[in-house]
Formats: sequence, structure tokens, C-alpha cells
Amino acid sequence: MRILSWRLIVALIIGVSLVSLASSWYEVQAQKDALRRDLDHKAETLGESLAGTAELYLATQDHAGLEQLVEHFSNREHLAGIGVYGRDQSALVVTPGLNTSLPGITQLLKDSIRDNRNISAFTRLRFKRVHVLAAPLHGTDKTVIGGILVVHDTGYIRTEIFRIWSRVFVRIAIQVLVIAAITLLIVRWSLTGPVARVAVWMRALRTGQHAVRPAATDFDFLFPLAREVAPLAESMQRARAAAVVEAGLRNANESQWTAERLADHVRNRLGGSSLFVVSNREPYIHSRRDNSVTVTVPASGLVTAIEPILCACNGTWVAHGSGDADAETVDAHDRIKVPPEEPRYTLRRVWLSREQEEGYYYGFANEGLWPLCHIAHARPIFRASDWEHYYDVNQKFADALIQEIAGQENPVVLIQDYHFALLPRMLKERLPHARVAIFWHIPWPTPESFEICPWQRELLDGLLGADLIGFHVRSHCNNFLNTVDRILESRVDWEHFSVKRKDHLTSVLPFPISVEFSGDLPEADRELTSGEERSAVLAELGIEATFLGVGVDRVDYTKGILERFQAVESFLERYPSYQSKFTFIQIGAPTRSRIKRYAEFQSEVEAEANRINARFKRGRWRPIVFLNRQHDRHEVERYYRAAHVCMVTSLHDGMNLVAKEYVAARHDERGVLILSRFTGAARELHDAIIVNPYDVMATGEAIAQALKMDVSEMGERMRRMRRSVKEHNIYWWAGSLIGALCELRLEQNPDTRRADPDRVSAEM
Ligand code: ADQ
Repeated sequence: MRILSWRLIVALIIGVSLVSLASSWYEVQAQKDALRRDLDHKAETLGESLAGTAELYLATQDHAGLEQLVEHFSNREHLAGIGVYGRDQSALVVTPGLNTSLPGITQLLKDSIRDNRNISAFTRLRFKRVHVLAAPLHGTDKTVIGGILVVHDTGYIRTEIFRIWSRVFVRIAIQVLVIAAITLLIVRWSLTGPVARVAVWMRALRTGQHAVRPAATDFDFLFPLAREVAPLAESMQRARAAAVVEAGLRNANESQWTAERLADHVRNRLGGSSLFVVSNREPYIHSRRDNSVTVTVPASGLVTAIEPILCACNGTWVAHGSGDADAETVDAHDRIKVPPEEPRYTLRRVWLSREQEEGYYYGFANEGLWPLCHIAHARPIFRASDWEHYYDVNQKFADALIQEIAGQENPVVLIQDYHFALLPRMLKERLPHARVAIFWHIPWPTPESFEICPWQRELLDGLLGADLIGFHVRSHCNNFLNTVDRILESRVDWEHFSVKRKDHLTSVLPFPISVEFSGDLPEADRELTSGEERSAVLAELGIEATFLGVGVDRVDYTKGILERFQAVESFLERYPSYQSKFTFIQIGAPTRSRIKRYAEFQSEVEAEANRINARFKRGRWRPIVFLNRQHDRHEVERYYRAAHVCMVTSLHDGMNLVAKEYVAARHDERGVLILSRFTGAARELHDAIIVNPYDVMATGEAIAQALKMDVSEMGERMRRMRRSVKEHNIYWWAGSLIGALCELRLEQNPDTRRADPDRVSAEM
């Protein structure tokens, strides 16, 4: 860096000096020319007035007059001498010191008399630089009768030029000093300092010490480098943290699932097979904002879980391209390599028309299947046109997958969710050698409920094309097997949880989904305790309260948000001492707003919050704060850490990740979870206060129990729940699912299926 600074300084100094010298040289030359012209002019004027008088004296032979004249003029400024000569160049009157014997001067006089004209020149007189003017003298008849010489000393011009050069050199010296100082400062501020801080950061990362990431301004100059280094550093940090956790757990004879372990596990399980994931929502969305394309990752546990697997085996994710700049970022085959900062796998986008999206996604999936599978007393709407779109879109995804899979020997396909019930069969019919699993993220209803669906047989048959169907909990598996048993020609094997239909065997197993469990708080969040976080959150909201509850949901009628608000109301009624003290914050992301029922529900939630607030509100306290927007992960986690109690009161929920996120966020082992018994999570998190959300009064009592809970009991409960979530995290879920799928023998017979010692038994 020092050499660079010096090089920069020397180069700048040489450059600036050369430019200064060149421009000064021109300036000096111009000044010199001006002074010379000025002298020439002065000599001419003097010569003229001298000649006029000298001619009179010559005409009258007045020698004394001539002498007086010469003496009179001889003390002019810079004048070196004056001489009056006869026609034969003989000196008539000459000031002392003017040596006319020098050939240069006598020649000028001779030429001037001979040619009858003024001649001037700059020349040397001994060691002096002089200006000489030779002019002819005329008689009354205009004939040349002699000549004069006017000699000026030009030394003053040299002195002036010297003074100018001195000023130039002083100016250049000052410039050099200023440039050197500014360069040194810039190098230090923008280069040496940031590079040193980045180096310290990287060294701390390398040596595993506490590393504080330098400020964004430090990366400004080093942006291209930082773009590469930052993910590298982060993955190093993650790898190191994972290694530490692994080592710790190995000692304790346990093994926590991490992204690295999952990647390794999947590589081993897949052997040389390629992995294909299908979901409706894509992991990267390209959108156009202010003339530039930005990429966002939708907040979803699925991306967290699936991405390491796809990265590990360079797989392909097929999804609906929903971003408005998606089409312009893919290649000719609708593919794009992701993650953008370090491309490791392929995202294949499938395009849907507006009608298709309306019919397949909003219509059949969300107005038909969603209420069909959730017991939340919303009537499913089945339209034949929606069903057709649902069928077509499943077919479209099947076509895209077949294109992607072409030529692969043992492809493994993992399909996500209720948007693709028909896809497993469509795939298997064309690719019988593919291993196909579908994971159903929502509950499966009882056979009696499912039977109302006009396309019940087609849906079941489509699903049974898969080799493996995953649900969150055992009871959903049981409901599914019961439904198949009742509706389709098939053989259900209750011992091995499988269905045999037309010689094809489908395993139906529970894989409870989870969240990423990080042992460490993000660096930025280490500073505040939950109490401080609470004060900060309340201050930001302009609210005064002592106790805080939180709920985080899409504003969906299955999430029991109205019942939750009513439970808060009941609690405040029964425990008035908590009025002005307990505030419940509902973070509610608007969802599926194009569906009438959802738009209505959104208004109902707002109205209920307003009603309860109007009833109890006092000063700067309000019982309910409804924050109706999508928050980023960091914001949501702040609320989790700030809240005394988290309420999950779904009327029916496949799993519910919010419950697990709250537990994972409570590094301080504080906080109480109130959890609906109708969530999949309630089968795992026994230390939550389990409630029936339809029983509003009992849920209100649960709030009182949570707020009064003894710290040691709270800690015990939270510790046990954290242990469970930590052990069964999102990586464990993905590893179990892929492991089970790879373990199945295609066209297997249940009696010959090998037991997998590593297979996760998630008996729920
Ligand atoms: P969802 O019905 O979407 O998922 P859930 O499991 O609770 O429900 O997950 C919601 C996710 O969205 C959570 O990660 C939560 O933090 C986030 N979220 C909700 N509101 C938010 C907001 N306002 N701002 C930011 N983030 C918000 C379906 C099933 C579930 C099943 C999951 C996973 O219905 O039962 O658990 O899939 O399989």
C-alpha cells in the first residue's frame, strides 16, 4: 500500500509539474515578448525625438548643442548609451561607455545609413545584453547626413523573467505539497483504512474470532471484492459454526442437522441421481423497479430447506415464474442459474396465463382444496372451469419436468403441496423410472369431509402416482389412508402405511416440517435484552404497555385471528388489572386478496380489532395493534423476542411454523407459547399452553396463565421446546424426506421393504 501511495503521489507530482511548467513557459515567453516590444517601441520614440533635434544641430554644425542633447537624453531609464555619427560613421558625440568599436553595432549603423532606414536589434555589448536602435539623420534636402545609435540595457527584462520563474517554482512547490497531502489523505481514508479494516475482519473470520463486519462505506471502494468475499465469509462462518455444533454434539452423542450435513446426506443418498423440486412459488423472484431488475427471496422455510439440497447436487427447481421481470432474466429454455450471487442449481420457470393462475391457484387450489382440507367452516367452492385449469397447469408442469428430466437415469422428484395433486400420476405415466414424492403441507381431512369434492377420485389417483406421500403428522396420514380405503379400489397396508393400487405401491408417512434453528443470535440483535427490545418496539409503535403478546400470520380465516382477539377481550374483561398493561400485536400479512372470502376476512379482522380497541383503549395504551403488512424476517424475530407470550390459535393447521419460529427465537429461554390443539405443532410442542381456540374464555385464561407463569417453569418449558425444535429442525425434515424417498424400492412390495436404520420415525 505504501508503494502504491508513493507511486500515486510521484505520478501526480510529475504530471502536475509538467503541465504547470509548460503553461508557465508560454506565459513567460509572452511576457518576455511584451517587454521586448515595449523596449523596441520606447527606443523608436526616443530615436525619433533625438534624431529630429540632432538633425538641426548637425545642419548648423552646433557641436556643443549636440553634446548637450546627448547628455540630456543619456539618463533615461535603462539607457546604456547614445551616439551621434557622421555619414562616414565617425563618432560625433557618444556617451561614455558606449563602445562603438564592436562590429555588431557599427555594422547596424552602417546598414542604417546606407539603406536610409531604422534598424533595431537585440545583441550583446561585451557581456551585456542590449537593445540597439540605429537611425539615419537627414539634412534639409532629405539626404542622409549621419546616424544615431540608441542603446538600451535589457538586463531588467532578464530580471523580470527571473522573477516570474521564481514565482512559478514557488507555485509548483505549493501544488506538489498540497497534492501529496490530499493524495495521502484520500489513500488513507478510502484505501488503506478500509482495506485494513476488511483485512482485520477477514482475519477474525479466518481465525474464528468475534468478527465485526466493517461498515458498508468501507466496502464502497472494494465493492466487487466484497461481493465475492462477503458470501465466502458468511459460508465460512456458517461452516465453522456448524462444525462447532457438530463437534459438540458428537461429544454429547447427538447430531444436529445443519445445511452442510443435509447436503452431504443428500449427496450420499442420491448417489448419481439428479434431484428435481417442484413448487408453485419460486425461490427467486425478479421484479422491475425504477428501471432496474431486483431479485427477492420470498420469506419461506421451504427455500431454507430445499436450497442446500439443490446446491449440493446441482439440481433443478421448477416453479411458476410470477415476477414481472422473470421472463427477461431466463435463457431460451426458461432457465436461470441461482442463487444469483453463487449459481449452484437451475431454476426452471413455468409461465401461466392470468386465466390459468385464476383458475388453478386462486380457484381450485385456494377456494376448493384449501377449505376442503381445513376444518374451518368455510365452504369450498368447486367450479368445473377451475378444475380444468388445475388439470392443465399440472399437465404444464409435467411437460416442463419431462423436458428437464430428459435423459436422466434415476431422477428423484420432490413435489410440494396441494397445487400439484395430479402431477405425480402424470409424471409416473411418462417416467415410470423416476422416484416421485409429494409433500402435502396442509391437513388431510376425514373421508366424510373429502367426499364432497366432485373430483375426489381423480385427486386421489393423481396423488397415488407418487412413490411417497408426506404429511406433517400421523393423523393426516391416517385420514388419507382412510379416504383412499373408502373411495378407491386399492389395498391399504396399515402396518407399513402404504397403498397398493394397480401394482403401484405408495408409502404414506409423516414428516413434521420445522424451522432453521440457529444457536446464535444474529450479531445485530445481541445488544438488547428482551425487555429492552420490548421498550424499543413499544416506543416505535407509540404505545405504552407492560406486557406484550404477539401473533404472526397470513390473514387467513384458518388462523383463528378473530378468536384470538376475542380471547384478548375476554382476558381483559376477567382480569381488569391488566387493562392499560397488556397489548397484543398482530402482525398480519395480507394474502390471496383476490379471493372474496379473504378480502372479507381482512375487513372482519380490522373491524374486530377496532371494536375491542374502542371498548378498552386508554391514553397511549391499546389492547390490540394490528400491523397489516408483510414484515421481513428480522422484524418478525424482534417481535418474537420482545413478547411475553406468542399466540397461535389456528382453527386447523398442517403444522404452523410460527409456533416453532417463536421457540427458536427465544435464545433467552423466556416467553410462553399459547398453541391451538388443532395445529400439527401441538403434537410436538407439549410444553406450550395448549388451547381450543373455539373456547374463547379458556384461551383468555391461557393468557393469564402465561403472564403469571413462574420464571423457572417458563424456562423449563422453553428449554424443552427448544431442544425439540433444535433436534427436529428444517434440515432434519428435508433429510428425512429425501432419505425415505431414496430408500424406497420402486415397485416395491411392503413385505420386502428393507428397514432403514437411519430413517426418521416420526410417529405423530
Ligand atoms: P402457512 O399457512 O403459510 O403454511 P405457517 O406455517 O404459519 O403457515 O407459516 C407462515 C410463515 O409466514 C411463517 O414463517 C411466518 O413467520 C410467515 N409470516 C406470516 N405472516 C407474516 C408477516 N406478516 N410478515 C412476515 N412473515 C410472515 C403452510 C401450512 C402450514 C405449514 C406450512 C409449512 O398451512 O400448516 O406449517 O405450510 O409446511
